[in-house]
Amino acid sequence: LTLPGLAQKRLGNETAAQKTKRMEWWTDARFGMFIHWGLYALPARHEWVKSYEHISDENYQKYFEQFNPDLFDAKKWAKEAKAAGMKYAVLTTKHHEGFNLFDSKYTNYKATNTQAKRDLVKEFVDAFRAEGIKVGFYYSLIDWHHPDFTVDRYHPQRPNNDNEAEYAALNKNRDMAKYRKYLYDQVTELLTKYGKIDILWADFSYPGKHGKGRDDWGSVALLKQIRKLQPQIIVDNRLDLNDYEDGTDFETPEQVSTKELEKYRGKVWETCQTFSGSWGYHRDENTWKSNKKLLDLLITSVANGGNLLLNVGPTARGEFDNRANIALDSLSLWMHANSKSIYHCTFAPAEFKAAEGTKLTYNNDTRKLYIHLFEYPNTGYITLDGYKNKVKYAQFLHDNSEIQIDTEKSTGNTLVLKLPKKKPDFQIPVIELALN
Ligand code: JFZ
Repeated sequence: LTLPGLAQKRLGNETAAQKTKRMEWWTDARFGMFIHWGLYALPARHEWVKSYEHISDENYQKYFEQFNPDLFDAKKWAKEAKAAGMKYAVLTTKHHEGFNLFDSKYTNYKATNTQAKRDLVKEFVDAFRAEGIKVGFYYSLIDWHHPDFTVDRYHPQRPNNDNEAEYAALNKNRDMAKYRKYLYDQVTELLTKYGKIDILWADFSYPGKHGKGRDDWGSVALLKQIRKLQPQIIVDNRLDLNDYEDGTDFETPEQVSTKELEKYRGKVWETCQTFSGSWGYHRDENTWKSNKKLLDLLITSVANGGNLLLNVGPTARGEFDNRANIALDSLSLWMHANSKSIYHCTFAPAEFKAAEGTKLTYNNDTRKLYIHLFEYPNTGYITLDGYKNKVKYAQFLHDNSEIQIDTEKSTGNTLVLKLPKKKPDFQIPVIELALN
């Protein structure tokens, strides 16, 4: 319900058409790489380890001292992302632990002061840009290392018993105004020292009791500064500015199921997903998604008009581990042959219903409809109700081999295609229909 006089608040004056144009590359891209890398790769048991295990700064310091990513090669990462068909990448410049992968002049808690002795963000930016991949910065609003960041419900030093007096005592010498300035200065640094930055992924807000939100971050001033420094940048929805019409560019459903993604149809969104559950490298996590599941997430995202940001958590030595490489290789194989059903595609027009065991994507420019065969019909036929007389030509996407129409079986509005008995050698083969 929109009532005159109750128009939503705005920060700027970009029109809807201008926004669509600004976001065009992102909407077309559909597939990006998330990279969670920081000191937490050393304990290798979740990027929240400092909070989960209530680790003090003093006891976390060993990871800073040990950090030595001797195998880190940003060019290699960029090649792997490119091969998998990813068009953009978002790197954690700083995660909740507060450690900076970049050479910030506002802190000593940074990669240049470790054995790495390098600005890892700069190497990431240069390498990914060189591969033609758009670059994004994840920046944690939360900071469990900064001395002025007040102890809240997620902080490693939080009182166990939720005791107000203890919170007050812990926060006596902490000043969020100072932290706010640090945050603003660091974001300014990130958006001025590394050339054109395509995405800012700020993370995250949790208003309420012992939580933090827009006033803690200074979100309004921060977002204005972001847009001033990088007018073309695309910003996520975690600054707690959702009641501003232009307070966010896209929604970020996190680790949700393929079923749940259907609810996002018609919105502008990107789902972020992990290989195994945690975002940082987790050595002992044995809950890795299958290759088919990963493909399903990508296809289902596009089939509902959204993007997939698939996460890799590199090891402390700076490499993608074997399990990640195997998963990326499998995506590469599929994308090499089938990416036309992903890029620049969205959900199908309502008149086309997905047959059992299939998911549809659609390219409105070429008027191609893509049928993803999650379950290969063992009858050798696929029945498409309501498709008759709407289809000019049918072929497999991976090899452009013709798929014949069975004219006898195709009665009424039903189109029946005759498929090879043997499933083509892809996890999920794709039929391309040229529409009239
Ligand atoms: C955040 C981080 O805490 C996490 O480590 C990772 O970086 C992820 C991408 O983002 O996790 C969140 C943030 C917000 C919600 C859930 C997890 N949320 O609003 O439901």
